[in-house]
Amino acid sequence: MDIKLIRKKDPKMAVLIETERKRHEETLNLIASENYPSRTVREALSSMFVVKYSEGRPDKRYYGGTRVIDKLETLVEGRVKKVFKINPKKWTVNVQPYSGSPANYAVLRGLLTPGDKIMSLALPHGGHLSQGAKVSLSGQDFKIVNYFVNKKGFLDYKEIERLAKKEKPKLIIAGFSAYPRKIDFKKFGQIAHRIDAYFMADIAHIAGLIIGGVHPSPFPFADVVTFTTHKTIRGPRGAVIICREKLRDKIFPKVFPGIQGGPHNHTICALGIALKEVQTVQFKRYTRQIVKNAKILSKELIKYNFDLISGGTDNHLILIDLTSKGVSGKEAQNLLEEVSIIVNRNSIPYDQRKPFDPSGIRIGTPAATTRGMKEKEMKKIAFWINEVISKHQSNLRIKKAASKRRASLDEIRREVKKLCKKFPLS
Ligand code: DSN
Repeated sequence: MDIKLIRKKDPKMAVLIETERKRHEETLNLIASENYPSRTVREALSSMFVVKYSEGRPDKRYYGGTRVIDKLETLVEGRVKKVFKINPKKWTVNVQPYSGSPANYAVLRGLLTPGDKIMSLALPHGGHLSQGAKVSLSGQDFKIVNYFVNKKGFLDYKEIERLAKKEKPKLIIAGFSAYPRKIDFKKFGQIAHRIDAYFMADIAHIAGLIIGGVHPSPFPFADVVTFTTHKTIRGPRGAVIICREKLRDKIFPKVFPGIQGGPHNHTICALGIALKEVQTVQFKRYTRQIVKNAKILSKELIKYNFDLISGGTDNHLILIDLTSKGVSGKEAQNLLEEVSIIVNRNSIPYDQRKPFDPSGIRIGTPAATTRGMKEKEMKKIAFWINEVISKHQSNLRIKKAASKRRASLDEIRREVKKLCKKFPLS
């Protein structure tokens, strides 16, 4: 990006851009759904592809001047099929969805009629808003039956099957926003197909892990797969739908003209570049490191007596129940932000608190791993999280002077900044 040009033409905006960059450089991003795309991907976002309107599908457009766009979109669709190793004759790809929620909504409106029944994981148990939460159109247009994780925090496939047989939904969704364990997509596919329901896998969080071979794939068990492109894949913000060829004419018209207009071609171009990057040995190594980092971080946190939902992790994220630490999710999020560690507060299964100030925080390793951090750094991070959260409460109890509490937070913030400096962003 030509920041000098922006500085010259719009200094106010340049200040915001540079301040946000500095914020990222100097803070530790542990938001499980965020990541840093390569510079190549970011450069592509400012290409001339930003100009073009190209409603329609490759070679079937409503505008002139789309010959290059046709090539672009076809190339990127092909790369999607290649990275997921799917049979190009059986599966079809749409790279136009603006983001994950519209992608999911297009699928639901494509496969179902309003009023039909969907079965999905409850939001506080790790599901996503777009999977039928009441406040989302997906939850208003359809009848929703939720399944839950058990008290230990794991999916209970027997119970899910029992519920599916009883409720007979037309579609079952698996693939979550806050579930730290592997998902058995084969089992979900069997459960859905035994009752003639569609099986939709939303792999937004784990798409990169699947490509890297560190999480099982939903193919060929799902009928439709959706994912966002900016999480573990390290692409631009966007989404993709992959469905069985026979479902194409139901789903794709719901993307355009159903809920969208012209595709964001600059995003599609950047996605194409990310999909080339994920084919490298380095990317495979990167995904292995994401999981290694999450595992070591979870082990360390357990040593500090943190309660982890499901007792650990198999993927890139950790969900912590803070009840025993005497702080709420919001307090923990704010305390950690004071030392430049960025996490998000999160509901936990069977949460007694409200979503705006729930009992948990969710932390993830993709962004820190992109910066090159490994086991040694994870141990340090766990140490800081413990210092900030556990000590804060005991400091309050012993009424340690505010100035002393502040001094210890300031010290940790300096250390976090020092670590971030050692692992610069591209
Ligand atoms: N908001 C994303 C997350 O944090 O998981 C999902 O859309």
